[in-house]
Amino acid sequence: MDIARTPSTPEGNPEMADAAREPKAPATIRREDYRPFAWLVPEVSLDFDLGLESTKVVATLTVRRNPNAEASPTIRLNGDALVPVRVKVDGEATTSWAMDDDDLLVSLPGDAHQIEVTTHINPTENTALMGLFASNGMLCTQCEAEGFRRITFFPDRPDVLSTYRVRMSGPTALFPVLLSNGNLESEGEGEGGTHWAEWHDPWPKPSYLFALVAGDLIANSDTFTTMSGREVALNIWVRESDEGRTGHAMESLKKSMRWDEEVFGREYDLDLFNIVAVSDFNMGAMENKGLNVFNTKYVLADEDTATDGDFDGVEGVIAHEYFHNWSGNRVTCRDWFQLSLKEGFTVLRDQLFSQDMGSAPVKRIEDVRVLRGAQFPEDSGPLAHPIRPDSYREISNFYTATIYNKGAEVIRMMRTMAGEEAFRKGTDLYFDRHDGEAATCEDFVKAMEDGAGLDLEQFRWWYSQAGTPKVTVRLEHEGDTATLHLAQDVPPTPGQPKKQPMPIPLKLALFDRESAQHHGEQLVVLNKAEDSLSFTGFAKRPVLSINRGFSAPVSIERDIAQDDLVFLAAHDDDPFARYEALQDLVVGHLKTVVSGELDNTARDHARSAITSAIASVLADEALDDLMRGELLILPSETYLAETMLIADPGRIHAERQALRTHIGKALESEFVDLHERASSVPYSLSAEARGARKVKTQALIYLGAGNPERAADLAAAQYDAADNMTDRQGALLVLCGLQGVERTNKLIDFYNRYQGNALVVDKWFALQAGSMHPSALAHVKALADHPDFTMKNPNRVRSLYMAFAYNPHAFHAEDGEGYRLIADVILALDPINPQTAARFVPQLGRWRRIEPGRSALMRKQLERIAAAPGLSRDTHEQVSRSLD
Ligand code: B3K
Ligand code: ZN
Repeated sequence: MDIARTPSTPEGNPEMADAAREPKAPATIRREDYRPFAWLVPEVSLDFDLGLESTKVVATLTVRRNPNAEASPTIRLNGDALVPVRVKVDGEATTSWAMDDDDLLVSLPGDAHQIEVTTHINPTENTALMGLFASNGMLCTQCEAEGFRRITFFPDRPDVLSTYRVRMSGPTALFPVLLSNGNLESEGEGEGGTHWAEWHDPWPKPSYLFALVAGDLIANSDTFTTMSGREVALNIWVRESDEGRTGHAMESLKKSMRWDEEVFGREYDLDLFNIVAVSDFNMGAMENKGLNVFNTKYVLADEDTATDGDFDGVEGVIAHEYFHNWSGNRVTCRDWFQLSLKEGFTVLRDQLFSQDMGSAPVKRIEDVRVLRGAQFPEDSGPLAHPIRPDSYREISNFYTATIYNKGAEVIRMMRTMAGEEAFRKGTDLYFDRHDGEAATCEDFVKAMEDGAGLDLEQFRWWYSQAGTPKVTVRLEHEGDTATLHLAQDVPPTPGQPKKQPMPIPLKLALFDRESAQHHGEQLVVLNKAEDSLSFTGFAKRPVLSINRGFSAPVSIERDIAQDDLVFLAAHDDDPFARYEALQDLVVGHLKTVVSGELDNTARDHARSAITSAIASVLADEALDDLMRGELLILPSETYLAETMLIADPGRIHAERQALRTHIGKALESEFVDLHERASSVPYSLSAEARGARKVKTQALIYLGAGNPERAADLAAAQYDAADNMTDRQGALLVLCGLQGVERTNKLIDFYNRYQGNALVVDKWFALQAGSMHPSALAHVKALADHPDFTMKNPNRVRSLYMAFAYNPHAFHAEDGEGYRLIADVILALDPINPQTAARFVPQLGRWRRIEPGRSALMRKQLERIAAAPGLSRDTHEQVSRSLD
């Protein structure tokens, strides 16, 4: 018989004395406290009676004692704001259960039992978008990391693996499509206009990979034949009106499946692979087994509504989620401290895939730009953490650039040291050894040692030490010998005052100035605090090219003459190193000019050196336009700030703009010519046409600084002539930063043209919030009242406020108004969607590295947030760490 009751406390239930002793998760979770769970849950059966406002869930868990864990007389089933409507053990109602805060504790006398728990949830009220939520009339789940506990009571930890059988029923008219993980086993009609479906996933998985979708969707369907000849049905599910924009996603999926077979030997393991696009989603996408759920932003693309960058984003994220099927799902994480095991590795896999699909050097530069723009600042601020953290309070806060992007760089270094072939042996061994398991980062490193033949003893420091290592490089030349002096320093980070030296693989080459040749690239692994290496046979002082291909995620301080940088910017045969020389030239100049250390003559000299380097980039016929476009991008204000101990964002912005103006004026006719040449290339997705579009907008950006009126005319003409979103958005981006009537006209036109297309309206918000316009802050405030703005949709929130928070000149307004605005956003968003709210905190958290006036204003806003009552665990953790 079922029992229905209100929750009791352990104290209130004498039978639950044992349960009260069951340890519960402390406020701070520590890696060292990991213990295997006392119970195994080999099978789970879920029965959903679906409704937008009320969904009933009956969960049946088959449990038995875990012989490899300390025995417990109770089982702790995690919950989050759930009420257990009914609890049964072995088919009988029981009173031997109690609530311990949000968790349900059930007494289990024997070694094996069946537990059944009934809960009711309201998906419409779920604005946090974790667990089961409603989006645009459909139902959808997000369970990673701890969302499953918002659906039903469960040991919601990644080391509890179960096979899932899911039955769902609901009104056919509302939810004609019913999806879950694995294979569809049966379906049928129910009573009163309902229908049902039963899904079974044969692969044991943790609860974070569970997914359910119910809605009015249509599929773009295709098939893929795996390397062993099995046919897999592929579906990309979207709203009917979006079907025409799913072609690129489908192509990307098939390419990913083939690439993973060819490059990593990984074959897909179910007969069906479903992707669903939803418009309300906290992140990019989610790799649920056999049922990936995607933000529409990473599925929908066509030339009229998506830029070349968007096309790349779709391809990369489709690949990333698909690759998780092996690196994440077949081999999952033992606990959330191991998150980088799946995320770092999978990011590396998607980066290598994208390198193979397009221009490898350009992709590498883009990835390094992301690392420097997002991860370096994290690593040098109050939220710095190792790629395998030691503690957390809210795991959602640890889906960071460090875990993802630095995690990828760490594995990439192993690949660089081992070589591609040996690396593959290492990954093969890792997958063989740990298939079906919940593994650790240590397991990965061990497999690399055993499979790839590397000694990674000292390399393990990369997993436990936070902070971006600084490598100081000095080249001495005497007689025919060049001596390279290298020193490394890993800076102190919160909780880690002292660091050990780490192995740093540096690819280098020594160029002969006259011939512009070198005698081959070498790999040097710096594993001491200081080291020197000698190279003979150099009658003349060579030019050093180092950290080629960005072989290590470090910051290099090189004692190098401006002329040598100009030489490398023109001649280095490693595209990344060439880009880097140009960047260093600009960074070096802007650093000195911002610090006020440069007189006018020296400044003019540096500006003309940079201008002629840019001129040779424009003139170099050997360069393709994609690469030319990269070389033309000035280092970002965020990265420039990162290279300074204490940054003055106002001065950085002014000097960077002044340099851009100088270049724009000096090379005006070259940029106009470039724009004209590129404008004659017709639209296609070829590298040539994409490159043309890239340089076209770069040319307009320089002209916008050098000759705003001419730029406005050209941009308006580009906008009007555009037959694709890349050109149209590029033109509007430039116009947004300028004054004048064309700005207003084109903004109105863009909105009217795309009104109703959420992803394009997001662009419209983001272009204005991220613009160079001096009134960007005022524009953002006005846009918050626009009828299309809502705090309930994360894409829209990000398009307005994230674009603003990462727009340095607007965010760092001298009177602190930008900080106050973002603090207001955090406070307003926190009760609605804490995960998204907490994502805004790191920008304010940079206060220690900003000049004193602004720094105090930033801190004041953090204190205001900290003092607010009822903050979520997400925001509270980020704010308190930022103030510590
Ligand atoms: N694994 C998910 C991220 C989940 C984030 C939870 N806050 C997507 C991905 O990295 O592939
Ligand atoms: Zn991932």
